[in-house]
Amino acid sequence: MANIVTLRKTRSATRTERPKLWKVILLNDDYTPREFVVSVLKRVFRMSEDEAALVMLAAHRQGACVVAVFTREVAETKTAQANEAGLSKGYPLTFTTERED
Ligand code: TYC
Repeated sequence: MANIVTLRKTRSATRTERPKLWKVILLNDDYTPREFVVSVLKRVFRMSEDEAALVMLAAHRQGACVVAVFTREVAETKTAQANEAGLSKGYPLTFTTERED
């Protein structure tokens, strides 16, 4: 009679990891014109005029404002593009990136 071999199926656990996200933060300064901040938010972060104006005003009034959250690479790329836009015009416009908890 043939031997019967029973093999246990390798256990596979499915765990869904939450993707880590990075915040892009806009910092207020006293020199960058409001319209320029709005234009950068529209171009780099694809915001409407109204959204961009609200975010710019929030940073202006509070000192800083979260623009959006992205995966790390997208957050870093957009932060660099937005900072370069300010630098190219000689403005101290600053965006930073921070890991979301
Ligand atoms: N505070 C600037 C001004 O009065 C405008 C400004 C708003 C600059 C938001 C940066 O993140 C900023 N001209």
